[in-house]
Amino acid sequence: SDSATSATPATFPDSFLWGAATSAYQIEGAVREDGRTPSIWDTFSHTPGKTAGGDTGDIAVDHYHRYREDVALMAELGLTAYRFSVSWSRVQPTGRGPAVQRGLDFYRRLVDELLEHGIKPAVTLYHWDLPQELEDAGGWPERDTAHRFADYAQLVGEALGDRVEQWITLNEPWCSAFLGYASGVHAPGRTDQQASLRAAHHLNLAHGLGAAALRSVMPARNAVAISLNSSALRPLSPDSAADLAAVRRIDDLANGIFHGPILHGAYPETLLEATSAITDWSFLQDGDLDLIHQPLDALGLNYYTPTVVSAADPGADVPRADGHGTSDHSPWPGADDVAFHQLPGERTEMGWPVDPTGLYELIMRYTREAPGLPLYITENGAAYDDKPDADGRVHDPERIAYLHGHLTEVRRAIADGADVRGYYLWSLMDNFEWSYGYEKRFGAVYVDYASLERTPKSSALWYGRAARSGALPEPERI
Ligand code: PNW
Repeated sequence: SDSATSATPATFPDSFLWGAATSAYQIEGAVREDGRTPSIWDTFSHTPGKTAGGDTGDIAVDHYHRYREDVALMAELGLTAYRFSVSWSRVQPTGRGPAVQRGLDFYRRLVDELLEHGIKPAVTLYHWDLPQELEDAGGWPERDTAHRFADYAQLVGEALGDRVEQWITLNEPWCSAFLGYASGVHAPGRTDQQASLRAAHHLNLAHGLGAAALRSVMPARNAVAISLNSSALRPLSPDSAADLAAVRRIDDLANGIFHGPILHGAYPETLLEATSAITDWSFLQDGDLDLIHQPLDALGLNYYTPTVVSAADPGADVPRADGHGTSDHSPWPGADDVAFHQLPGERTEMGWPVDPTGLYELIMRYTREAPGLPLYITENGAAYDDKPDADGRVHDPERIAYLHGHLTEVRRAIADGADVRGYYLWSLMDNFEWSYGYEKRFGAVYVDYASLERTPKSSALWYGRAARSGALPEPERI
């Protein structure tokens, strides 16, 4: 192999977590059980035309009833950590008021099962499934939603804080704000750029208030983090000043809008200026930045593919949002003068180019941005067109190559001084891939959607060997 890999030690630190990740709406099903009421994703997926094939999470992979089997499978594979999300609608069906015990009990049973198998749980409080009643009251563009989230965070913290050490407030607030309220390809499917910027600010506020609420009810040793889908940005032409300016514009809208207030206590000035024609930011109140800028114990990074941009004439017919689903509305408020491009070369089934060096760049960027803050890769993985062979096995050498390439870059970043404490493969098993429905398979474990039977793909066996040995097996050996 090349010099970069041979210079890097093969083994990962002993304490490195080898995990897999999922989210509630994508796997649980049982949407009407034990007091749960609809979230915005129930409403959206049941709206004709919003998901591929009209797919919904009504049954998903029935994890709500099969969690014991799923935890046993993780243990068999050799995983040491599992990141899942809590369905707000199970805990507070209207988004307010006291907790529904039956809802919390499901997560208590799941966590106990994980701990009995020696698997470390990481809880995400919000992975996009806002209770529908809160959306009816205005959703994330309304300030009150942030306060509702803090109450919810406190209830879950009280219930699980004694047995879960790792907490993530929000998953990918960029997707919630800009795919949910600007391009509309995610729930609740609104297309209002001003509302999307309000949503981003109230998601930041929710993170800060939620982090403080968690700390008020949990042991001090517990860790509070947030997972950002930070973009690794590249200019189409590195020598073009205009393309470099486009990179800075999108960097503010993708990254700085969240890590600015969360890590540094301020929005980038250039963001406030570039969006001033859309909003005067009067929803940003005195004291908000202090509330958002809470001490963090770790930062979660989710990475799939880099983002390549160039300057474009605002009137020109160019792609405004490659890889972000199909919409006439851009998820980038005020950036109509930026075009998005795909790197040539290999792509996954999502059409996303495979480029492991983007993960290295992102890790090193946040190592500089937040010195001393432990990092976790809270999602990384790929969709491929997996099918069982005649013998019933599922061979996915492309996914093994993808994981090997990306984990090699994680190891290289650690060797170069980054404090990466763990990696969560997206996803443990095939599941409801949002607006793509069940068409896209991200799992290391194959799910037969007729029988709901689970079969580890060869990538799951490869990853399990990595987890057990603390080093990456050669990709061709499985
Ligand atoms: C993430 N984009 O979604 C989510 O956290 C997962 O729930 C999801 O299944 C996974 O990645 C794969 O898609 C994203 O448009 C969806 O930039 C869209 C984007 C990024 C992440």
